[in-house]
Amino acid sequence: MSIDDIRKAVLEYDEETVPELVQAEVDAGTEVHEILNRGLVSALDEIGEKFSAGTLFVPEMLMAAEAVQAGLDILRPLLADTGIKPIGTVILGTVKGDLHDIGKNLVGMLLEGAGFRLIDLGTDVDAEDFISAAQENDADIIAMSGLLTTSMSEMERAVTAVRHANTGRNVNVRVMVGGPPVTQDFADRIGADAYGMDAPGAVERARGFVAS
Ligand code: B12
Repeated sequence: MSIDDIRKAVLEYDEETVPELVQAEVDAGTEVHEILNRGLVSALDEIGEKFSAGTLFVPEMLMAAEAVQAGLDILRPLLADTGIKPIGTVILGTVKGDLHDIGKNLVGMLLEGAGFRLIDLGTDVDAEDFISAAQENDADIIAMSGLLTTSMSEMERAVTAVRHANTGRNVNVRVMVGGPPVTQDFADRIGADAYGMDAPGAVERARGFVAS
């Protein structure tokens, strides 16, 4: 049994076996980030490549995502064990028009693990919903995820709306953005306060905001 078996089980869409294999690796003392990156995420990358090549389609992509989610359920308590006083509040969501949530969920788990109070609005989140959740919860940070090139204009719109709310409606929140099509340049161009390349990067940037 190895981490590669986890990757293979995801590629076989085996939602039953993936959590068992993940649990076995956890019990064997394998580092959680190894299981995550070399087992679960690398399988999704391969699925994405096959989708691009036209050798598999949306239903298979969905089955692979479900197998990964089942594995993540095992890792969640290890990534997000809290119990400490929150160091800040983050509103998290995937932007409007975009239904991808695995990366967002990982970002959320690590933020919780780092001691942030997390309010996860899910996927397909409208700009105004980000803003009102930030207002209602007196949040420090709004974190937006987007995976589709076509959601980038929506991300820009949402970031602009938050900046207007900061000045016009007395909301005092920073915006952090991420997802594969997002780059530091793009984040700068749309006026986001921060860009994070991955979930640990999101934690690093969020910590920077509450420390300053
Ligand atoms: C699984 C998947 C799906 C699943 C999603 C299930 C779910 N619950 O999420 C389903 C089947 C629903 C799906 C649907 C579609 N998908 Co899809 N999908 C994928 C796939 C294979 C994996 C995505 C994933 O979860 N990656 C793993 C996670 C861990 O990585 P991540 O999201 O990048 O997140 C990390 C970082 O980016 C970062 N991060 C993420 N968010 C944030 C936020 C912040 C604030 C920060 C700081 C960091 C950060 O941290 C994360 C962890 O380190 C990708 C291919 C790929 N390799 O990415 C295609 C992919 C994203 N999909 C694609 C497409 C085209 C679609 C569809 C349009 C297909 C269709 N014709 O219907 C639909 C769109 C539906 C919609 N409206 O959203 C394309 C996008 C192309 C593009 N550039 O626009 C991709 C790239 C596939 C491809 N190669 O063509 N998809």
